[in-house]
Amino acid sequence: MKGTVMRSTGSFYDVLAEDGKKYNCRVRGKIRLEGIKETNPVAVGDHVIVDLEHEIGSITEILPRTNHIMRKSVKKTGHSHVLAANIDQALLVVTLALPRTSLGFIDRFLVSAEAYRIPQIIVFNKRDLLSEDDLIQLDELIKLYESIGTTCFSISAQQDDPEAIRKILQGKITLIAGHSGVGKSTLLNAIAPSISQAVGDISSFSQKGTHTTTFAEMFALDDKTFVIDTPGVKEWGLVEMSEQELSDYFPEMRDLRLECKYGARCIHINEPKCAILDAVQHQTIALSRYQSYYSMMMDEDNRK
Ligand SMILES: Nc1nc2c(ncn2[C@@H]2O[C@H](COP(=O)(O)OP(=O)(O)O)[C@@H](O)[C@H]2O)c(=O)[nH]1
Ligand SMILES: [Mg+2]
Ligand SMILES: [Zn+2]
Repeated sequence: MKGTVMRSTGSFYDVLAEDGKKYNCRVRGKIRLEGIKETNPVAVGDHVIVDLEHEIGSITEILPRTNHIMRKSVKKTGHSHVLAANIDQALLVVTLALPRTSLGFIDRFLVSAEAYRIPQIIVFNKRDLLSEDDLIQLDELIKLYESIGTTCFSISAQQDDPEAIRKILQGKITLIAGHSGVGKSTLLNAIAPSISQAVGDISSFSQKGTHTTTFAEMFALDDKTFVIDTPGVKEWGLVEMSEQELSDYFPEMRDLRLECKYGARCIHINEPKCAILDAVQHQTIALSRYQSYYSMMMDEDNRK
C-alpha cells in the first residue's frame, strides 16, 4: 500500500496510508535513494510503499521526490540529513525580538528553497515586543523581501488570529522552519488548536542542546492541508552549486547578471563592469542581500 511519512523517530516512522489510517513502520533492509548520501534516507513527507502484513509495518520503497530540504551536513562525514520531502512551500518564522533572527540566516534559507523552486513565505513574529525603531526596520525588511517576490506577514502569534496565514496554507504541504524560540509552536497552535504543540519557555531555547528535537513532524489541518513542523535548525544545507550558479537563486540578481561584462563567467566579487556590483553601489540591490551572497560565495562547503 502507498502512504506518506508523517513522523520519524530515527528508527520508527508513522505512515499515513491510503486507507486513511496511521501505521507504525520500520525500514526493512537497505533503502537508498539515488544520488543521496544519507544514513537515514526516509524523511517526513516521503511517499512510500509499505508492507502491512505484520504488526509493525515495513517501508520497502521510497517513491521519487519532487524536492527535499536538508539541514547542514555534518562536516567530514559528508552525510546530509533530509528534513522533509515533497513540499509545496516553505514558511520561515523569524523575529526581530528575541531570539533575533539574522538576515544571513533568512537569506540562506531563501536560497536553499529557491534552489529547489520552493515558494517562500516569511512570518515576522512577536510584533507585540517590538520598539518604534524595530517597527520601522521591520517595514523596511518587509518591503525588501516583498520586492524580491517573498510573501511576508507581520504578527504576534500570541495575540493575533493568524487568519491570513491560515488561508495561505490551505490545500498545500507547508514546511514550517525557524530558530528555536521564535514562536513556531505558538503560531501552529494559533492556526490550528488541534495541533497543540508544546510551547517552550524563554529559558528553554537559550540553553543550548536542550529541547531540540532532531526530527520533523507532519500535521494534517484537513485532508488536503498539511504542515511540517521542523526542529529549530541552526543552519541550512545548501544544494551543491557552482560559483556561477549562486546568483541564480537571488531573484534580484538572476536577470541582471546577464549584463555583466564577463557574462556567465562573472561571479560578482571584483570583476570590472559587473552589473551586480554596480547595482549594490546604486542601492538597487540591498547591501544586506549582497553581504549574504558574498558570505555564501566564500563558504567552501557549498562548492561543487
Ligand atoms: N511576546 C510574544 N511572545 C511569543 C510570541 N510567540 C511566541 N512567544 C513566546 O516565545 C517563546 C517560544 O515560543 P515557541 O512557540 O515555543 O517557539 P518555537 O521554539 O519556535 O516553537 C514562548 O515563551 C512563547 O510564549 C509572540 O508573538 N509574542
Ligand atoms: Mg516548538
Ligand atoms: Zn557580475
